[in-house]
Amino acid sequence: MSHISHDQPAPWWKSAVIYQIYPRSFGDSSGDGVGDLAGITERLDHLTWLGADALWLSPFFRSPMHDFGYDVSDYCDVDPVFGTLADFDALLEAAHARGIRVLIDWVPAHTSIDHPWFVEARASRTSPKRDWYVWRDAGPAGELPNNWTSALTDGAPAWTLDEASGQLYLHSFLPEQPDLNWANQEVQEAMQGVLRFWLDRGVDGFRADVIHNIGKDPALADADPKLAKIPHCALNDEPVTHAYLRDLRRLLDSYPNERAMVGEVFLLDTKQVAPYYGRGDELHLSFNFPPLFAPWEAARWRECVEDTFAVLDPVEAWPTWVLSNHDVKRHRTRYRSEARARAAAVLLLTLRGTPFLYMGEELGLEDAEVPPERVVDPGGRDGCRAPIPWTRGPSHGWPASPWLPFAPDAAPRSVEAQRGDADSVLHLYRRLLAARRGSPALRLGSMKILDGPEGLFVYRRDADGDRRWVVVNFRDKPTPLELDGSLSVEVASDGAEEGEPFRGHVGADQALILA
Ligand code: TEU
Repeated sequence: MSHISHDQPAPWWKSAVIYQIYPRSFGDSSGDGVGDLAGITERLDHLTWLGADALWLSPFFRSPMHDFGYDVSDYCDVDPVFGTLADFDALLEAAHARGIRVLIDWVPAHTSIDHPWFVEARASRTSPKRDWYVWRDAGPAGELPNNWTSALTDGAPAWTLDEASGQLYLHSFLPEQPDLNWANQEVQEAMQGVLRFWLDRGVDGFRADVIHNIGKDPALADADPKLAKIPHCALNDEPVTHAYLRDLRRLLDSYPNERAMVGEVFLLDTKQVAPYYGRGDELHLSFNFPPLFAPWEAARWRECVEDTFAVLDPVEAWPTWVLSNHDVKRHRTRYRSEARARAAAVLLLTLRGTPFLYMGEELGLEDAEVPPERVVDPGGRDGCRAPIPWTRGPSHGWPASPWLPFAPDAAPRSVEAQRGDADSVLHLYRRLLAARRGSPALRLGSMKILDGPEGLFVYRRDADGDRRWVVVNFRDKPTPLELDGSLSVEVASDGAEEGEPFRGHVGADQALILA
């Protein structure tokens, strides 16, 4: 299914395991109950021990935090809750000293309502920055410019009236997140300046927030009324975005050391995602969310994987795989059992492509149960954003009572407890990362899906004579499986019989790497 070129070594972002950190909930050095950059630096041992190659930091920039940092009021400074630019430099240096690359979140499609650009833009209809955002007049009877709806707002329109100037501005998310007008050349230059600021500081790349939303239909035409209830951001798919992406790619390529951009292309069909790789001249990587939202069923996953290769292989684009992130229920919660979450980890870390881990999944964390009075996110995504339990307790390594409650079973699922237990989920992740590192087939090899009994997903990875078989049992019934050759169990999701011959039998909810 893939043809890898042996002429030059593959770029780092193809074989890396990338670990997402949500900075509010990783490590708290200041003791205010909210995580910070110095707190991340203090905890980097965890990533080294695990074997992660890179980390992605969700936003830590100045922000009024209406969307917990995805509403940026200064792209080139650290919000005081997270520390200072010096703290960032120290984190970057410490990560690089450990051989860990650092991607930062870049939020190019909208700013905060408090960003000086928007403050200036809204000051008057003739402001020089007026056109940096998208303004329209309402119709004579107050009609909105189109039928677009916003996200995180329970389906409210994507337009809000600015009373002072009497015009409406476009916002794909909260009213506090006005959309930038990328059709304006000055906006493009300003946002490229932001990239340069961080590239010059030494970051290895970016995770680009809702990158497919930077280009807009110049006519702002209505969405198909049948789809209009879907937040417009999930429908927005405009040709002009590709021109912007090619400019951004040229900028990244003008820097040494393979700076990379992984785009959050939040579209509903993998077919719509593929074009965002361009011809190797747009995004390096793109998220692809259909598998993230797929139920835990062998047939459904096989279909997602086949769809992904069917559309990405022809354009030589490299897939990404994600089971959890800061926007969705954790897969441990969605799949409703630890055994399935373990099997899913084997899948995530053996599919051809770049896997993204979301902090805490390596602990098998479930979502926290957040009582209504403690819900703070307008999108209700607090459960997956609970703080990482470092120690058994009582405050799990957090100096003060943290901003969100801990996930269930925080003591036995803490890093401390699981480090001391070779059978833990944490140790499984570590063995999986080590297996990847030790196997060219798993890192970069081709992938061939094999037919197997119902409920099993079976595939083979190959590179230069290195070969692995992966078997994932999506069902809670033990299932016999015949494979040619004498194979042994390299990693088992439940740890059973590792290092022993494969006996032609896959346990209930079990996944195996066979060599
Ligand atoms: O998410 C994009 C996005 O479309 C999702 O937020 C989705 O609409 C939402 O989770 C539905 O519940 C990105 C960020 O990952 C997210 O945290 C931000 O809130 C959003 O963009 C706006 O910047």
